[in-house]
Amino acid sequence: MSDILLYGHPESGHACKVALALRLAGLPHRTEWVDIWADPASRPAAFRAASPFVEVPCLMIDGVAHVQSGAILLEIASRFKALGGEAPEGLRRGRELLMWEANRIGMCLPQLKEARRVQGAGFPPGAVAWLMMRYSADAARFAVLLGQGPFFHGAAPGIGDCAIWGYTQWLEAAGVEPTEAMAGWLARMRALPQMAAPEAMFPRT
Ligand SMILES: N[C@@H](CCC(=O)N[C@@H](CS)C(=O)NCC(=O)O)C(=O)O
Repeated sequence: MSDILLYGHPESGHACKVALALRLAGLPHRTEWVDIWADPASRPAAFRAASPFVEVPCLMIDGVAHVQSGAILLEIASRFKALGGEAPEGLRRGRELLMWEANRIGMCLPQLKEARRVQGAGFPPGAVAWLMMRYSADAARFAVLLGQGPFFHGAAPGIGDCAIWGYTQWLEAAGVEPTEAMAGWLARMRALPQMAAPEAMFPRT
């Protein structure tokens, strides 16, 4: 069995994506809380050595560092044959969903959430309106991408569901509304027995 350690923080949707994937795949792991609001130089030395941008998530598998949430999800799926990685079609689906998430809904939502946290400070005029416009387009496409569901990967959630969950879990904090399709999927995700609050995924250590 692999030794798995996940560095993360409850306010990082990117880290939550990976924590959820490990839980759904049933992979035993440890987590280490990293203060994403502190000076990067003050973060644990082992973490700084493993994560080139000193960012979470960083997943250590048998001592080898993996960074970038989408790449980590693909590593989990293909290495452990889980969450879509059981078959080539599932992996293809996962790749497509991950690219969409990273370019679209996973781009505007973290920025909208951050804009509210800092009350717009540092965001140039028009930036929030532009992000809202992007979110509207992404929300409108959500149902098309979800298809028959109930999950993005079909009957059971896969890495694409984990990626999309990362920031859609915080729509209210981002100041946006879910579409009907999103609300239904979010409720199904929340009902998963392996689901947990971000603070439970990353207890302060
Ligand atoms: N593209 C990266 C984004 C990672 C990222 O932005 N991490 C943030 C938290 S959400 C972080 O560690 N910020 C702390 C810092 O930049 O000092 C991924 O997908 O993993």
